[in-house]
Amino acid sequence: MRRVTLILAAVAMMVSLFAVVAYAAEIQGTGNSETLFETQNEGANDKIIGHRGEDQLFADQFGSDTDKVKGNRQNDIIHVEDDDFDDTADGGPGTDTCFIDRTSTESDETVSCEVILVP
Ligand SMILES: [Ca+2]
Ligand SMILES: [Ca+2]
Ligand SMILES: [Ca+2]
Ligand SMILES: [Ca+2]
Repeated sequence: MRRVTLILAAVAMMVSLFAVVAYAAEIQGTGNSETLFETQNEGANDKIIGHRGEDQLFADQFGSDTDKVKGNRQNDIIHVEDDDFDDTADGGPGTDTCFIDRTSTESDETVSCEVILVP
């Protein structure tokens, strides 16, 4: 009986380990203009890179995560306003618009954002 319990516990642990691995994603765009979205889970730390083109990058649908979103060349629109303050919006070259979370004491980080909007 005890042996069965131990095996079940081990299986449960492996399942949760796999879940953690599946939780972080690196999402790469192409040289074209495109729309990219973060992992569709709470707490998934994503890295989204738009590369060239006028990209719309959305890391604002799920919170409690640390997203790093990079627009790179040309004019991009970056969304990290997901109700946490742990994200980084990096527009890169071009005239980039970044939607972020910001209060008087806390803020998402911005790099090379020509226009910063706090919805
Ligand atoms: Ca692109
Ligand atoms: Ca997010
Ligand atoms: Ca850019
Ligand atoms: Ca945020």
